[in-house]
Amino acid sequence: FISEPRTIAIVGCPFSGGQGRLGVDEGPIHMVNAGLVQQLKGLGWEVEFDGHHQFEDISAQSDPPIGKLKNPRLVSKVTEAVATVVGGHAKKGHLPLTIGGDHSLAMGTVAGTLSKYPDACVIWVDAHADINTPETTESGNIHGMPVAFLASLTNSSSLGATAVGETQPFAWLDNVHLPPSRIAYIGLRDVDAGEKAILREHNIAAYSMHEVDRYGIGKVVEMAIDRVNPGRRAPIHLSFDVDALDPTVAPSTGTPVRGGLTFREGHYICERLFETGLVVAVDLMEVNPSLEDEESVQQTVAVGCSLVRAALGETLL
Ligand code: HAR
Ligand code: MN
Ligand code: MN
Ligand code: MN
Repeated sequence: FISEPRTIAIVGCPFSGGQGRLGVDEGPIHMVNAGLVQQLKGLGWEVEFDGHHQFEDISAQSDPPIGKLKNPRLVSKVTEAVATVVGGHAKKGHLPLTIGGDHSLAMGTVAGTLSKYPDACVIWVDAHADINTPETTESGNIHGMPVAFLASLTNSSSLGATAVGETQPFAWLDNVHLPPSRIAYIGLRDVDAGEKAILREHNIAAYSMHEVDRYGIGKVVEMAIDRVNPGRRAPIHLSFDVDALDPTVAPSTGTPVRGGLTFREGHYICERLFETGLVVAVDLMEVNPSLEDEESVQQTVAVGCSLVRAALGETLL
């Protein structure tokens, strides 16, 4: 049994360097402007929010690709800073709520969680597995790779050579280790061939939309928890990519994939995880307010806030 944090620390991460579409850095600003702080206070939490995280800027010229990886130095620096901030909140007994920004940020959030709770498990809700390695990635976008780095399926030395004297990007992550047995996915439906091989090889718990259709979301969530958290005692980090939802529900996101979770299925996952009393950190990622029309943006931001409330204790009754 772990004592529930009573204070939420919102970590706003206006960052888009893990992928190629501008605008996802505006996600956290829109979520906070929509009233997220007040909404969470309304659920009885103390809420700490001292402005969005300021990231150091590394110009594109000084950050050429390493192998296929785009913006490696920038993403490494930013995620390392996020790990420190999230870990700091967790160590004070607060519940870090990280709002992205692209999903590469989860390298930082999960590393931060593990620094306080080494036995934590991760429930990763996403259309994508985000488990490409520098070898398997087709896009070079690092938001498609955070899980591979966290689970030590790759490390900084496999990136290839950098300039003499330069710190190897992602070296800071080399001694962070999330065992593959402590990752469960829900909502997958756009998984690259190389990623499918990795999921199989490491026997990672993965519940795609096929399993959601087959068993229903209620059963899928129980199966996912039982696979990664058999005694139901370990802390849970929920990393929710808004593109797990169907694009009709959350249209404003960079890589929408049809056939996703319904509004209720997404909320059910959050509600059920909160009920376990084991959630110690939450991420809400990939809201991009520059995509689609004004109404779609408002809808996506509202759904993002509503998922977060569900994960932090809002109930229907
Ligand atoms: N698998 C593809 C890639 O590696 C697409 C990844 C898209 N990722 C996100 N986050 N939107 O889940 O590029
Ligand atoms: Mn704090
Ligand atoms: Mn993702
Ligand atoms: Mn995704």
